[in-house]
Amino acid sequence: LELEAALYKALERKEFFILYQPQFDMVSGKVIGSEALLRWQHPEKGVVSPADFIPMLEETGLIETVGEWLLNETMEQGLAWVDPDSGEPLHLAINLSARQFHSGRLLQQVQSALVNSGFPVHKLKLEITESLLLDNLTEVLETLNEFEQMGIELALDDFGTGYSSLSYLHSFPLHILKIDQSFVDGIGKSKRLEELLRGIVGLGYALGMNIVAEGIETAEQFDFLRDLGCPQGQGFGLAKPLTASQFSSFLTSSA
Ligand code: G
Ligand code: G
Ligand code: MN
Ligand code: NA
Repeated sequence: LELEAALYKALERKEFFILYQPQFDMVSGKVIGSEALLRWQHPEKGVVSPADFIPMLEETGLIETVGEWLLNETMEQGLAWVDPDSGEPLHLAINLSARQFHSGRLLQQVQSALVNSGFPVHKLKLEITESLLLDNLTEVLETLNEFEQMGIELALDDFGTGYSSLSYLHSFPLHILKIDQSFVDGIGKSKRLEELLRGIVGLGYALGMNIVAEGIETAEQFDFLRDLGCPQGQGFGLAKPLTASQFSSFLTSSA
């Protein structure tokens, strides 16, 4: 309850900040974009993990305000990170939670952030989890379809860990599969998890989806995934989540 009261003041006190985890092309090794990760710098407790406060943001409805702030903040920031080869901004992936879809304001918030920032719509990726697809299906599907029509790619996060139904891959406009870390962890340890990974990558290819592996920590994991044909990846072994200024330096030094 104490934490909840503090959460109400966190936005105006500017205690939220955003880290950007680089995402890589597994073949060229180049940075192709980032995933925005929300953090809360609590005045006494230090940095609080989103796993601990996002459920509270959802319950209180504060996620709508914080989510709107994050959309604007990340897109403004993302405009500065240009791929020297294409001259275009790197892509930006943003996590969305169910409550944002049920507010009725999400579509408008995303559109405003795009217009206000000038961030290119085809460089924006929105990440959802399987749990979003459990209720208010018609409403959710309508919004997802609108995003797709705008040219935004939709990623299914934590794939395979939730209430997975393969029919989701068929019924929803999903463009990217994010392979959960729990599968990547099994590389070199579990033949069965390795075979599941092979199956997931094959499934993604067969459906014409992009595939991003998460939680790559070791060279063995990287090599295994690259050899399977997984095109993109992220993880502490490649780069940790960085502050905006660290991300800028990282791009300069890796160019
Ligand atoms: O960054 P970290 O590993 O602590 O993230 C923990 C969880 O919080 C992950 O499931 C991640 O997807 C989620 N998360 C991080 N940032 C955001 C955000 O801005 N919005 C939502 N809805 N979830 C986020
Ligand atoms: O659920 P989602 O995929 O959005 O979660 C992303 C979270 O995973 C982030 O909080 C990030 O800090 C964390 N993460 C990213 N890469 C790694 C990794 O290589 N190892 C571990 N343990 N966590 C990671
Ligand atoms: Mn994510
Ligand atoms: Na994940």
